[in-house]
Amino acid sequence: MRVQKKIAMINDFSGFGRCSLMVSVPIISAMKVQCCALPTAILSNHTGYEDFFFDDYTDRMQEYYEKWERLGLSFDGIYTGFLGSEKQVGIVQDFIRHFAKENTVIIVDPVMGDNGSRYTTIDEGFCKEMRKLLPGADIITPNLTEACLLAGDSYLETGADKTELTRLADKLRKLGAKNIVITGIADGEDICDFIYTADKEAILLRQPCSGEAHAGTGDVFSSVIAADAVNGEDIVTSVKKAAAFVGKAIKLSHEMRIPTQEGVCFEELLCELAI
Ligand code: PXL
Repeated sequence: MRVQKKIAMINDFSGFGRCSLMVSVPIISAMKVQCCALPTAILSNHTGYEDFFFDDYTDRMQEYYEKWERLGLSFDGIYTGFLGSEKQVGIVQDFIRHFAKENTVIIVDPVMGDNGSRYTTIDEGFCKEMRKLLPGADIITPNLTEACLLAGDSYLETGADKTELTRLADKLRKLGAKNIVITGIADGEDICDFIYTADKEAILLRQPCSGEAHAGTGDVFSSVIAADAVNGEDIVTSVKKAAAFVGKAIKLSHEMRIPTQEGVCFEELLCELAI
């Protein structure tokens, strides 16, 4: 009998725009892992839009997960994404203290920005605070912008330069992260992902870019990584799978004329993850 694994997903609920919980719950579920949501904020649509409703959940998160504590819950994976405030970093640390078991995999997607800029709700202080989640993180999945923000570097304009990426990943290692996956690095006609494993193996994966950049693709990517991690898949195989899935979803979204702000139409391909 297969034992089903369970992930606590700390992320926002954005009703429209295919990101965060709206992406992670179906993907993680399709990969046969139970996904338990702890919301960090409730939004009408993601912050890439000019206007959005934003209900910060900072003051309610502890009360919410105290009930989980009473239920005696623990998790095989804890996956954190978009946080609604700087203060939530401390809340996430407290959550990990309460709910991680000895073998719990901690996956941190430090959602802070893209294309060289911070998202509108994220400031400098927030980025510094986010660094505190790196010690204890088994896997982190920043995009290039987020990796630079965490390292305190200016944005790397070099594209997929393995030496530069290794130097950057090494800084994140020194801040405490074990496996580092820098995602969605645009390089000419290609899109690359860089893996710096816990034993300092540096691997650059490359695939032809199959369409324009869409919102929420980092969330799709990290959800595949998180479900695979608790299922015991090795990180390189998992990154290849996540990259191929995102690439296919971007291509289909282009063919189906999905506006880039609306994310990728991963729903069309979800069954491919359910193997
Ligand atoms: O996809 C990352 C993300 C998650 N959650 C919210 C966002 C974004 C990116 O813009 O705004 C609310």
